[in-house]
Order: sequence, then C-alpha cells, then structure tokens
Amino acid sequence: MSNLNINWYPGHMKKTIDTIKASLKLVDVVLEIVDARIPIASRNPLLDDILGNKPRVVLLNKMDLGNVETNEKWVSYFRSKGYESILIDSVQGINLKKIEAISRKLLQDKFKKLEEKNLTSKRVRAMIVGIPNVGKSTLINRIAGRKSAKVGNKPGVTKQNQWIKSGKDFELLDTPGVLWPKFENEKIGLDLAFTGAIKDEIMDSETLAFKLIERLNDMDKKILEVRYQIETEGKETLEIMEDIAKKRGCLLKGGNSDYEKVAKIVLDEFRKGVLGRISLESPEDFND
Ligand SMILES: Nc1nc2c(ncn2[C@@H]2O[C@H](COP(=O)(O)OP(=O)(O)OP(=O)(O)O)[C@@H](O)[C@H]2O)c(=O)[nH]1
Ligand SMILES: [Mg+2]
Repeated sequence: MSNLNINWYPGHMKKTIDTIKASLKLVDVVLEIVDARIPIASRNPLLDDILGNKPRVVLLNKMDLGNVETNEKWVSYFRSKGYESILIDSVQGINLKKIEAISRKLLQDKFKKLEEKNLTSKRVRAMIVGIPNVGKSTLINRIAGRKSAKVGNKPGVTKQNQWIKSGKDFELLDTPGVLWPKFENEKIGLDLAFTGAIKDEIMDSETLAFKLIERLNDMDKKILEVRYQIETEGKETLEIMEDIAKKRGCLLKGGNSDYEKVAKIVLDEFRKGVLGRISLESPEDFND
C-alpha cells in the first residue's frame, strides 16, 4: 500500500516508545486494548519489545460489534499464546470488573513475595496501551465513573501523571499509550480503515466503501441483502452500490447515483454495528 498517507514519522515513533517506556516503570500491569473485530490488525508489532516481561492482559474491546463465536475463539487464541485475555464492551461497561481480577491473578507471585516481607500493600497499578480509536479513553472514563475518584498526583510520580482509582486498590494511569498500527499488507490497512481505526484519508471513502461492500458480500451475501433489501447474486460491486443508492434515495440531479452518500451510509452502518456483528479477522486466518 504505497499510496497510504499515514503520519507516523520515525521521530514521533521514538517519542511514543520513550513515553510508554517511562510510564511502564510506574505500573505493575499493562492492559493492551485491541478491537475484537480485528485483534491482529489492531495490535502493534513493537509492543512485545517495549513491554519486555511486564504482565499484560489483552482486552478485546468492542465485543458488541464482533461475531459472538469468533469473539470466543479470539479469547482462546490469545490464551493459547500465553496471554490473559477478556472480551469487553467499554461503552456498556461489560466485563470491566474482570480486568482487576485478572490483573491480580497475574501478580500473584509479586504479592506472595511482598507478604513474605510482611508488606501488605495490595495495590495494583495499570496502564492502557493501544492504537487510535480502539476505545482507550472510553474505557478509562468508564472505569473512572461515578464511584471512583481521581487519585491525583502522588509524591515521586511525575506531575502530569493522573491516577484513576477503581475500587479499593486498583489504579489506572489516565494517560493512555497511543501506538500506531502496522500496515503489513493491504488487508490489514483496509481492516483498520473499515473499522475507523485510521481515518478515511488513507483512500477516498467511495473506494473504501466499494472494498467493504466487496468484502462483506464475499463473507455472506445476506449482510447487504437483508439490510438494504437488495439482490446481490451475480452483481458487480458497482451495481450493488447503485441498488443501495436507489433504495436509500441517494440520487444526484439527473438521476445518477450519489456514490459518496452511499459510501457514507455503508461505512457508517458497518462501524455502528447496524449491519450486524461482523468480525473481519478470525484466528483460523493466522496459523502461526
Ligand atoms: N460499540 C462500541 N464502541 C466503542 C467501544 N469502546 C469504544 N467505542 C467507540 O469507539 C470510538 C473511539 O473510542 P475512544 O475511547 O475515543 O478511543 P481511543 O482509543 O481513546 O482513541 P484515540 O484517543 O484517538 O487514540 C468512540 O466512538 C467510542 O464510543 C465498545 O466497547 N463498543
Ligand atoms: Mg483517546
């Protein structure tokens, strides 16, 4: 994808890595947040190097938008790779309580050692890292909700770092680590664009919607047929776009289809889950 227009300059990347590494020293556990519909495309390949041995939980966010069965397969996939993993919905607040429990489980040995030294602190500090738009802020805000309080600056901690308290002894660093996505191949780039992880500037929205329609129709013809009340059998993608245009009244003066409007509708409805719960990646595609 040589024509991709993404602003991740080497200097920016280095600064990001340095910032995350500095924050890492302040936390016990890292919450790696990915999009449940594209858990591989929405990871950052450098994270393993950055994190070293730091305990990590993979949070499969936006579970409400992913296929139910595929969601579960992803949990098994990450567990088989040695990571704790949970499905969450940061908007509805589903499974968020489990984050602390799983983090604690990962830190069992640490707590045991502390106890042997008669140190009774049970505090767990965590930070969230993830690519743009995966839901970092939504999760932090949700956890920070009504019952919790900002802990504020603590001695020995850099001034800018704000801690969000959740429950009694669970604290979250409220500056999330923002990583860039990887663009290993065209499929990954498109999946990121379909889900809105990278904004529409990577290609014009009509081309993007064209490619999404193609993909959805390859997956399951019912998706578009049911939503837009159209027939797709034996039709070219452009014809399908024209049919959607007719059904939705997306017509220009003179009667031509308003492809831009169709594109906006399809992308928007896909991203909101109106087209159904659709996973774009499945563990079977990654037999590594
Ligand atoms: N359906 C659904 N939408 C979610 C969920 N979590 C976040 N979102 C939506 O995803 C979009 C991005 O969420 P943010 O919390 O701003 O993502 P972010 O990772 O902080 O993004 P940046 O600050 O740009 O890096 C928003 O429209 C959220 O409402 C979820 O679990 N389900
Ligand atoms: Mg944010």
